[in-house]
Amino acid sequence: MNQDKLKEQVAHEAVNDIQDNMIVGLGTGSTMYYAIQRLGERVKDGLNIKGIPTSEQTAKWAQQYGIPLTDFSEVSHLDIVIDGADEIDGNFQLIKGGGGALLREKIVANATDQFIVIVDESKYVKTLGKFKLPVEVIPFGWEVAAREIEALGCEATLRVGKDGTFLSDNGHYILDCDFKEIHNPEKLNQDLISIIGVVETGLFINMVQKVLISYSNPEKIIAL
Ligand code: ABF
Repeated sequence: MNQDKLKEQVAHEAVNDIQDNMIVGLGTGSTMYYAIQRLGERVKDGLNIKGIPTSEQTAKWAQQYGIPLTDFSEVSHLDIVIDGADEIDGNFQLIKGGGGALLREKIVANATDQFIVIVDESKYVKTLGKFKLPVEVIPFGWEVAAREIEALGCEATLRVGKDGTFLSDNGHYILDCDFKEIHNPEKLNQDLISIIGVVETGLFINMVQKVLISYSNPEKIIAL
């Protein structure tokens, strides 16, 4: 079964957890596209929910599929958050941010006690780090922050977008940091966050309550 089918399957499974009158955090990425599409079908069938999107792209998809949106001026707690990930290890620690949405994703994930991560089998790893860790930095003086980040043992590359330097929805730069293997993600996250100019990292530490993983052979979805 191809990866898109695996993403669709796990996304639809997660949407089944959403009930009437919930405030739902909507993640970012191609797996989440399938979740938003399915959630839109359920809204059309009468499900009464409101969503908080984690990116402008997700907001566009939610509007396209008729999902009512709200924001933190109206609510402070979310009943559930569904999002993808770039990597997840056996301790439910994540690398996120491949789509450049890590800051809003972490803010939204922090506002719930039911954070559900939906991934296909390719994302489940023994040790984090094969996927370059995204770190969001303020554009002013990013070169100084990059040098301090590299001193932690990586090569940091400024992400390029289609029109030049990539800008997050928050107007910041993203450095993709190649640590190869991250054996202590909790400490690395703390070390990175303490660097002046670093806004947020793609390490999501001890934030996940449930993981749904889709497998192709045999076809199955495992809930952890
Ligand atoms: C998002 O999920 C990002 O943090 C991450 O990059 C993405 C995973 O991408 P995809 O679902 O497209 O594989 O939350």
